[in-house]
Amino acid sequence: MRKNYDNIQIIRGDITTAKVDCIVNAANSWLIPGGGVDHAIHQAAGPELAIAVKKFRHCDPGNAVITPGFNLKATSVIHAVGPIWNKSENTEEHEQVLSKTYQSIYELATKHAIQSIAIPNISTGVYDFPKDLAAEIVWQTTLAFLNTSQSKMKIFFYCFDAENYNLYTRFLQKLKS
Ligand code: AR6
Repeated sequence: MRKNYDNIQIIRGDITTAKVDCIVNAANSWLIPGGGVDHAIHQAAGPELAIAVKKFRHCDPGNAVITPGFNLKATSVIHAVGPIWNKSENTEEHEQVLSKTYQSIYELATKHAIQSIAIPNISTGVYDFPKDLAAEIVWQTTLAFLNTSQSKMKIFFYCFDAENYNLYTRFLQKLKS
C-alpha cells in the first residue's frame, strides 16, 4: 500500500535548479530580496521577480504569497516568511509560526493546483531556528497536511547543508522502517 510520505524526496543542493512547478523562497516580511536562498532565487529568476513580489507590500511571519517564476525552470515561486528565532522570547510561539509557514505554503500550492514543489529549510539560516527542532516541526506539519488533504503533490525538501540533509533523511528512514 502507498504511504503518505511516498511523494516526499530529500535533495541535497541548490533549489534554483529544481525542475518542479513551484519553488519556495525563504523571504522576509518586507518582501525585499535579501541573502541566503532568497538571494539565490532572485538572481536566478531575474529582476522581474523583485517587482512582482513587492506588489504584495508585506507578508507577516507564518504567511506566504505567490508570483510567477520568470527565468526559473519553475512556473511559480511561493514566498514564505518564517519566524526569527530568539531564545529569550516565547519559543513555543516561534514553533507555531514555523508550522503555520508550512501550512500556508501547502494551502497556497493546493489552491494553485501545483503538482510538484521544492521547499528549502525555512528559518534555519539567517533566522537561526534550531535545525533539529525545525525538521521535527516540518515533518509533523507536512505529514498532517498529507493525511488530511490526501494530496498527491510531490514534495522535494531541498537541503543545502549537510546537517539539514542528514536530519531530513533520518526522519524519512525512520518512517520507512
Ligand atoms: N538552495 C537551497 N537552500 C539554500 C540555498 C539554495 N541556493 N541557499 C541557502 N539555503 P536563509 P532564513 C538554505 O538564511 O533563515 C534572507 O536574507 C540555508 O542553508 O536563506 O529563513 C531573507 O531575505 C538554510 O538552511 O533563510 C530573510 O531576511 C535555508 O536555506 C532571511 O534571509 C534558509 O536560510 C530569512 O532567513
